[in-house]
Amino acid sequence: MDQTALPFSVDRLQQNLDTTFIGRHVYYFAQTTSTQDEAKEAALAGAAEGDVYLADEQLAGRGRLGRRWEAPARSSVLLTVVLRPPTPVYAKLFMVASLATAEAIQHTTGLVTAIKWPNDALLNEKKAAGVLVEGEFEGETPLFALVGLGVNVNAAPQGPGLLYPATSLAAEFGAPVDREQLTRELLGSLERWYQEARTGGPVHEAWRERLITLGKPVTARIGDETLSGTAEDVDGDGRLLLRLSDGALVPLVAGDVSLQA
Ligand code: BT5
Repeated sequence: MDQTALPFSVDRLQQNLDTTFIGRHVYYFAQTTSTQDEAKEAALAGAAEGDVYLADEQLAGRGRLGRRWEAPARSSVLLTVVLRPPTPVYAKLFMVASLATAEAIQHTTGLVTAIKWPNDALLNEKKAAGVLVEGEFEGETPLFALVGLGVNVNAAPQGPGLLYPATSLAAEFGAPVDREQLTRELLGSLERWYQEARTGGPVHEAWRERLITLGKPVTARIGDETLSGTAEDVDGDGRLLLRLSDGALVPLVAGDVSLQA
């Protein structure tokens, strides 16, 4: 899709940001390995909370569990935000980030956006965005978190290699979508839900409300093991409670599991 009609300006993005600390500094890369790598290097060197690393193209974009994130150049929003959360908030970041992503997509396009547990944003039951939270720890204490967001704005990869069907905002909306506007919404939503998490706000409730996984039959892959059952609920830590056919209830931890289509 032609991107020239939708120029992306980091200066204009920052001028119009409705945040107090996320996006105070935005670092743009035309091409990099992964915005997670850029953000990590900067965070280790002392980058401030809220600093944003943004790329038009990633040569080694990554998902969870060592998987790849594929995105045609200039088609997507690919960014990482450095956060420095207190320990109890770190565990909520996957909820914060997926909720913020779903909300921002909905604000920008008006399309109803659901979350597939734990952190995929879906449009019409296809994956439009993914979230990756990585951290650096000293013992149990997070030194910093790298919240990575990848949104298929004007194109999405297709093919049998995908774990789950993919789509883009443009494909569902029926017209090109402005990446700059979406980025502004993403950073604004992320800051609001992060603040809610820090002040004990209803992050879990809002995240649970958007989950389309609940009540459905699912197949979960945990390493080499596959488990099938019904996704009964999520607990307070965001674990998925899977009811197996023998009646057992198994909690699945977000970081370790992928659900199949
Ligand atoms: C995710 O992983 O969904 C997290 C993706 C996070 C990407 C962002 S981009 C900015 C930042 N920098 C990075 O390097 N990463 C973050 P996961 O749940 O593991 O899903 C990965 C799987 O989704 C892959 O194995 C593919 O099957 C599929 N996939 C890859 N690219 C996709 C895309 N663009 N759209 C939909 N599905 C995709």
